[in-house]
Amino acid sequence: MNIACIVLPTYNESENVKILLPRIFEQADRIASHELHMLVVDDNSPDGTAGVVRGMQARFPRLHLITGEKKGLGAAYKRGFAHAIAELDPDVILQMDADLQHSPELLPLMIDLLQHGFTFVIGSRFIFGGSTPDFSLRRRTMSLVGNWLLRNMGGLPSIRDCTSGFRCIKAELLKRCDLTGLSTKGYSFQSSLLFELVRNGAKVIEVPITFPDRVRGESKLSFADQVEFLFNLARIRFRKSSEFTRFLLVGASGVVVNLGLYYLLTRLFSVSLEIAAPIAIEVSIVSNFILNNLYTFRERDSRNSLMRRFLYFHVAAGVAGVVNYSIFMLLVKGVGMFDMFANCVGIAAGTVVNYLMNSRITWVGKKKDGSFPIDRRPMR
Ligand SMILES: Nc1nc2c(ncn2[C@@H]2O[C@H](COP(=O)(O)OP(=O)(O)OP(=O)(O)O)[C@@H](O)[C@H]2O)c(=O)[nH]1
Ligand SMILES: [Mg+2]
Repeated sequence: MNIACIVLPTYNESENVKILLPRIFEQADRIASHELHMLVVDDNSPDGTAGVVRGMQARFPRLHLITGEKKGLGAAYKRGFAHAIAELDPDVILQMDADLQHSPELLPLMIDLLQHGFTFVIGSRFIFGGSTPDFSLRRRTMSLVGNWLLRNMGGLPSIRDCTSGFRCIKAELLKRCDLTGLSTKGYSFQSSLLFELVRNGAKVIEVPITFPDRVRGESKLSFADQVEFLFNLARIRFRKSSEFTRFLLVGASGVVVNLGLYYLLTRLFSVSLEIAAPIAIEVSIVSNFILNNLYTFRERDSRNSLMRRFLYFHVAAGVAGVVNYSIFMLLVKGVGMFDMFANCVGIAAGTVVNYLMNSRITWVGKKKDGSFPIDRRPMR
C-alpha cells in the first residue's frame, strides 16, 4: 500500500505530542488509500519531547523519530523530508505543527484531494471558511500584509495562505524541488517552499482551517523571523529571474557612467559640481534606459511606445530615489541605524521598487515567445 508520511518538527512540545500523536493515529482508519506514518523531527528539546515520543513508539509502530541540533524550522523540515523519502519512500508527504493548532481530523480530506488531480493541498486560514479566532489585531494584520506581499511581489496571485504550516504534498512533486538554497527559518521557509513547489508545476488547492492559539508550550516565531521574512521575499522573487540579474548589471554600469562622467566634467572640464552632478545623473539614466531596452527586457513585447517607455523609466527612477531616501531617513532618524548600513538597505529597497515598476509598467507585456514574465504569471 502507498505510504503517507507526516513530517512533524518539534521543539519543546512534550505536553502537546502526548495529546496530538494518538489523535493523529486515530485518523489512520479513515484513510483507505494510504498507510499513515509519522516522522517526528525533534531538535534535542530540553523538555524531553524525544523521550515522550520514544515512549509511544511501542504503541504506534508507524511512529518514527529523528533528532538533531536546533538550526531552525526549515532545517528540521529539510532533514525530515530527506529522511522520510530515503527510509519510507512515501508517495504523500504532509507538513504539520505539533502544538495542536492544526486539526488531525482534516488529514483524510487533504490526502484524498491528492487522489483527485491536485498535487499540493494547503490548509488555509484566509479563504472563505478558514479562520484565526484568537489572533490579535497586530498578528492578523501582519499575517495578511505578509501574504499580500507574497502574492503581489511573488507572482502567486491566487494563493491566500502562503505561510500556512499545514500542507499535503505529492512526494514526486517535492522530489523535483531544489530545497538546498531555501531559507532555514519559520515563515521564510514555508513561503520559499511554496514558491519552489509552484515553480515545479504544483496543482494547488486550499482547504479552510481554523487556527486557534496554542494552549501549551511557547511559540518559537520571533521578531527576527518576521524581519527575515521581508528580506527573503525579495530573495524568493528574484532567485531565478534572469531579467533581474541583467537589471542589476545594467544598474552597476550606470554607477560607472555616472561617476566617470562626473569625474571628467569636474576634473578635466572644470564644470562646477552643481552642474556636473545632474548631467552625470541624467546621462546615466539614459544609458541605463538604452541598455535595459536592448538587453534586460529584450525578450519583452512591450505594449508601450519607445517614448512612453523612456518617460516611465524616468518616473520609476524618481520614485525609487524617493523610496531610497525615505527608508534611509527612517532607519537613521527613527531606528538609529548606522548610516552606511541604512543607506545599503535604502539602495536595496529602491532597486527592487525600480525593477518592479519597470517590469510591470515600463516594459509591461508578455515575452516574445508568448510566455509570461515571472511576476505576471497567472496561477491557474
Ligand atoms: N525541530 C524544530 N521544530 C521547530 C523549530 N521551531 C519551531 N518548531 C516547531 O514548528 C512548529 C511551529 O512552530 P510555532 O512556534 O508553533 O509557530 P506558529 O504555529 O506559526 O506560531 P504560534 O501560533 O505562535 O504558535 C511547532 O511544532 C514547533 O515545535 C525548530 O527550530 N526545530
Ligand atoms: Mg504554533
